[in-house]
Order: sequence, then C-alpha cells, then structure tokens
Amino acid sequence: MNIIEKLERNERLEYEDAIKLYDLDLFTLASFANKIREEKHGKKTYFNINRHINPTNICKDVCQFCAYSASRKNPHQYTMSHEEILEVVKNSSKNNIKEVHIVSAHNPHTGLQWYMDVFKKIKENFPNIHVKALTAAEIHFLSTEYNLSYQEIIDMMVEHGIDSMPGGGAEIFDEKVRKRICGGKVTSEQWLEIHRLWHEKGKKSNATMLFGHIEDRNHRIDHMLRLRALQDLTGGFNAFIPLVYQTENNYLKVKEPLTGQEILKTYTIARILLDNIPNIKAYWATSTVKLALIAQEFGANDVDGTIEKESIQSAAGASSANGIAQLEFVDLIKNSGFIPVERDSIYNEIKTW
Ligand code: V47
Repeated sequence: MNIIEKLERNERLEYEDAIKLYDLDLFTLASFANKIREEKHGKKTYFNINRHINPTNICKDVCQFCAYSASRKNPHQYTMSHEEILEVVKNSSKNNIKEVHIVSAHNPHTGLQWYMDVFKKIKENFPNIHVKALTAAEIHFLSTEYNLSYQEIIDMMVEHGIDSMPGGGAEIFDEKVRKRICGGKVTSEQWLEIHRLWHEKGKKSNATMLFGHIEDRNHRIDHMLRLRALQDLTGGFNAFIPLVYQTENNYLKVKEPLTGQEILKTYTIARILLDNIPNIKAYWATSTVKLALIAQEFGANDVDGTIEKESIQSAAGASSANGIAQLEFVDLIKNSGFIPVERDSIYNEIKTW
C-alpha cells in the first residue's frame, strides 16, 4: 500500500513510511493535516494570557544555538532576586495573566532553594496563577548539581507548587546531532525519562523540537516518533511545539534558514504523525505571527500566548521581546477565519472571543 492510501485510511505511520512524508507536496500534506485538525478542534484556535520570566542567564552548559545565556557573545549576566520575580508577577497579574512560564539557565551559583522557593512564594501570593516551570534540562542540571535523583527533584517541584512542565530542552533527540549542538546537557533518553516520571505523578507537560539548524528531515521524524512512543505510555503531553531555529548571536552557523514551506510541512507532519498529542502549537515567537496564523490551515490549533516579555528567542533574532497584545491576538485569529479560544495552561477552555 502506498503512503497516500495509508493516509487516506488514517493508518498510523512508522518510520519507514513517515520519512516519505516530506517528499509529498505541501498541499497534499495540508489536506490530511487540516482534516485531522478539523475533526479534533473544528475552527478553534487556542491561545493563553501568560507571562514569561527568565530569572537568570548564567549557564553551566554551552549550547551552540543559544544566544540567551551569558557568554562571550552576551556579556550581560543577570540573576533576579525573588522579590524582583514577585514584582513581575504582581504587575502581570493586573493584566489578567493565567500562567507564568518560568525558565532559567543552569546557574551553579544560586543554590537549589533559589530555584525552588520562588515557586512557593508565587503560589502563596497568587494562588490562581498556573506555574509552568523547570524544563527537563533544568531538572537534569539540578539533579546532577545537588546530587539528587530526578524523582526527588520532581517531588520538590510538586511540593513547591509547580503545576506543569514546559517542553524546552528537547532540541533534537538524534544523538549525533545533539552532541554537536548541545553535548553535555540532558541526553534524549534522560529528557524522555524526566517527562515520564512527571507524567507518572499525574502531571502534564509539553514537548518541543528545535529545527532548522544542522538536523535533517529524518531527524525531525525520529524526534516526533520518540515523543509519540512515550505518549502512548503516559498520555501526559498536552502540546507539541516545533521551535523554528533563530540564527543570530550564537555559535551555530546556518547558511540557509528554513523556508516558510518547510516550516509549514513540519506542522502538517507533526499533526499527522502525533496522533496521540492533542495540540500542535505554532509558537509565534519563533515562527513569526504571520506564519503562525497561516499554520492554522496546516494542522496547528494553538498559537501560544501573549508572553509579555521574551528573552530566549528574541536574543537570537526573534521579534518577540515584548510579547503581543491580547486584543491584537484575538483580532488576528478572527480575521484569519478561526475562532479564538482563550485556554488555561492545561487546555480547559476559558472564553471564546
Ligand atoms: O529548549 C534556544 C529554544 C527553548 C533558540 O512548553 C531557541 O509551552 C529558537 O521551550 N532559536 C525554550 N529556539 C523555550 C521553550 C518553550 C517556548 C514556548 C512555550 C513552551 C511551552 C516552551 O528555546 C529551548 C531551545 O530549544 N531556543 N535558542 C534559538 N536560537
């Protein structure tokens, strides 16, 4: 049976078939991806009202793609105090945020409690704000730095009020590529193991994939299939987020950035392959707002949040430093023919705009 017949029958594709998907033309892929999107979500597009906080940029690891961490390329080191972080949350709470998304570098100088206690303080002061924090890469760093098991760190996270985990640190799972772009930090197996343990606690998380650097199409397929395999076991991933690689101010030189067509193909393929992950997020900070809106026709049903302040991708050239206004977001989704639905962090619907 050829691949089109398998797609028509909605059959689950394994690696040997899946690597043929990129050879299909974009609109063939889109017709299948959009059908699945419409079956699952109709014309709804989810977004949330949130605030990103990146409390420190001092990092023990050196990822070649990173422009955010303090380094020769970015000499401005900073570490926020808990008071500063709480002040940010207080100000953002006036904008009706429902979530803080807190991700740091791997700072060996602060101590474990600096990482953990701030979550408790946020929960005590703002019990209704969802805390999405600590990537698997941070958990691995804290575990090795402070000689604790992943399980112990995860138990602490729950005790300190973390509600869900963001999907960062996944990059590309292929071991050879990973060694070149971020050798030394959490391995692919460890990333998956940490999310498995988090899901076993009954908690939800997201999964990302950084693409458009030195990986090839087959590495992306392999990445998605490893996520699908874990999701079969746990069901704990809410969303898959392909992050488009931003090229500036880092050590990884990429001659040809991805075309819009290749990015859209990747959304369609994610929607087709990840039959068990409900939401495909076109994270506007890396795709651009315009492409995120177009991606709604190519399998994506989520465009992430208002963000307010973004430091990781904007350091590498993305135009997301100041987030996006709530009402602008709503208008853009509406004007592109979709229904903007504000969601909470675990995809309960809050308001249809
Ligand atoms: O893991 C670093 C990426 C990630 C670059 O879970 C870069 O809802 C592009 O994971 N170009 C952190 N990306 C951000 C992240 C995230 C973002 C939004 C929502 C969620 C979620 C998670 O940022 C890192 C890394 O892959 N990153 N440098 C760059 N040059």
